[in-house]
Amino acid sequence: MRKSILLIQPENRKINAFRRRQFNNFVQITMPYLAGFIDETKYRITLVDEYRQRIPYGRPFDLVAITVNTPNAAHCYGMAAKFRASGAVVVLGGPHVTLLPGEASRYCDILAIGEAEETWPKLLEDFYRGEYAAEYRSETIPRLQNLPVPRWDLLRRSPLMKGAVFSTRGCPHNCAYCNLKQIYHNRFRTRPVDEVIHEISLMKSRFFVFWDDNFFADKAHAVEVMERLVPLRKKWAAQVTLADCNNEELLTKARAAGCLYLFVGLESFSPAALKGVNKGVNQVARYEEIIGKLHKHGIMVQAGIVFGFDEDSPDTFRQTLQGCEALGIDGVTVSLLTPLPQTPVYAQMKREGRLLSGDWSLYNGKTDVAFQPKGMSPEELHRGYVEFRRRFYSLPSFVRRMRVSRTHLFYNFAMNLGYRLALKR
Ligand code: B12
Ligand code: SF4
Repeated sequence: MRKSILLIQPENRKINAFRRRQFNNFVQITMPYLAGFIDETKYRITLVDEYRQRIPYGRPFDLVAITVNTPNAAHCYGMAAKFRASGAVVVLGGPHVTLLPGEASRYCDILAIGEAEETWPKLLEDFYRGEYAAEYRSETIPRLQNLPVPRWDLLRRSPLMKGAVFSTRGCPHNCAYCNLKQIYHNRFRTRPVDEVIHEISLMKSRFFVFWDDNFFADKAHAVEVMERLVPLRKKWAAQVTLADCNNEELLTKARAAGCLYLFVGLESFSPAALKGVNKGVNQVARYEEIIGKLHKHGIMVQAGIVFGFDEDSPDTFRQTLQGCEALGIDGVTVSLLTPLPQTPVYAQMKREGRLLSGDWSLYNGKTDVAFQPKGMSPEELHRGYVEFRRRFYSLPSFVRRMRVSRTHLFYNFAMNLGYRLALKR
């Protein structure tokens, strides 16, 4: 007899309200991907993405699996309690569970720690037989071969949802605020190009995103993927480090393969701030040259900007805006520095007594300041961050930036307008 399984991609109210205001949202891949491992002769699958679906609390399930990130942790623990009370067995996995398994173990029946390519199939098999363990921990480094195609068919589709794929895992860098090194085995890996291309060719949407942490980290692999993408005539975006964009070959191939924009984590215009968080890979003195190259190749730049570094002061917001305008940055994803658990930044804040709360829902980098900044008050930091976004997406700033960028003006206008309206809402 088949057992029933519910897979949840959670999103608490704060994050949901924030994300729903944006126009440029891509679909989340984790649970559709994990669904791809499930044998449907043994399980009846229900997949819910809380971005636009409700949790089916009234329905009975044998197994409920939830992916947990830090700002969603309390929300997920609440869900787990409700499902456990209704008789379901709950398995929690994902970044927060891997970072703090001791905490998560109090709220579930089964812990899935680390990368799940090898443990998840075993867990499913054990549960089906009725003999499951309390913990499944990733001990060996998954090779990322013969992976299943994500089950997008199980998601309720929306016209705004675009495709997503990952072609690599991990990142060779070591930024002090980033959780990658703690949530994955510390080894950068690539997927076979054939499998990646096959997966993309199955996507109905013309637009998709590489949910890689650093798509250009292995240049030969990136080049091969991009060459094979050309005949598919797709449009796409990816996250990369700026330093790798200094490579004309990569940019030429990216353009030919349909790259619309690259997300580059500039984070700051202060060399001291970048040094302070071990982001030496970003050299402020080279921003202009490299971003100029990206624009020359017709690729828009979506810059990640973070406020709240120890070297930041109330002047930082204005200086960053000037920097972005001078470079013709096309769009920004702005965040508040967040001391995510187990990172060097968390350890530093804790040591210095600067953590303002133990409530993980405040650690989302968008709506709350979770720590005591050095160069200003938490309120000043939050105000400056909100004001920066408002100014960046104002019409005068758009005009100033487009004079420099001159890239995809129509798309750029639509994207900037989308962000502007999102802020007004
Ligand atoms: C793409 C991405 C996004 C996308 C889509 C997310 C998605 N899950 O598809 C978007 C833009 C929506 C996003 C948003 C946010 N993100 Co994000 N995101 C990523 C990124 C770059 C890749 C995630 C991904 O899709 N990987 C591919 C999938 C297949 O792998 P995976 O999710 O890691 O899952 C594997 C294992 O973890 C495990 N697993 C995961 N969950 C479960 C559950 C069960 C039951 C089991 C068995 C196994 C399991 O199995 C998988 C296979 O091995 C990661 C960095 C990273 N590599 O983790 C950051 C990351 C996950 N994001 C992070 C953060 C903080 C956020 C935001 C809070 C940022 C913000 N301020 O808005 C929001 C939260 C959104 C939300 N809905 O709650 C942090 C989380 C840190 C933490 N401590 O929780 C990360 C790790 C970034 C970082 N460098 O620190 N994100
Ligand atoms: S470059 Fe990006 S993904 Fe890599 S460690 Fe730094 S913040 Fe994390």
